[in-house]
Amino acid sequence: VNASRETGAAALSRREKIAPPKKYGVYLLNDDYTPMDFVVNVLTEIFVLPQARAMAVMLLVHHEGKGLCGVYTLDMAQTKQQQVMRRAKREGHPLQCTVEEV
Ligand code: NFA
Repeated sequence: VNASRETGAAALSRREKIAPPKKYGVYLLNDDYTPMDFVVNVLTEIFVLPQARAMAVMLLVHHEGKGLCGVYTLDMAQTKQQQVMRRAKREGHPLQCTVEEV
């Protein structure tokens, strides 16, 4: 950003002048087969939620069909999604994970 000797507004990139980086929510979707304890482990280990918050989010997904796990920049959101989907597939669970602009 500051490679030149510009100062103030002239030193900022086009993105910084216009808006902060877009944020993306990572959501889990309910299904009838993925074990509750697997979902809680995903939430504590991949989304770094405390145990009680992980349990609350898991139950919200179970009852409402969908729940927000965290909000990130696009690359971090896509990485979390990939980590969830790879772990679920490896363990043979159908758990689905989506990324949506917030
Ligand atoms: N509905 C799943 C069950 O009853 C639990 C679950 C919760 C699955 C949240 C996916 C997401 N075993």
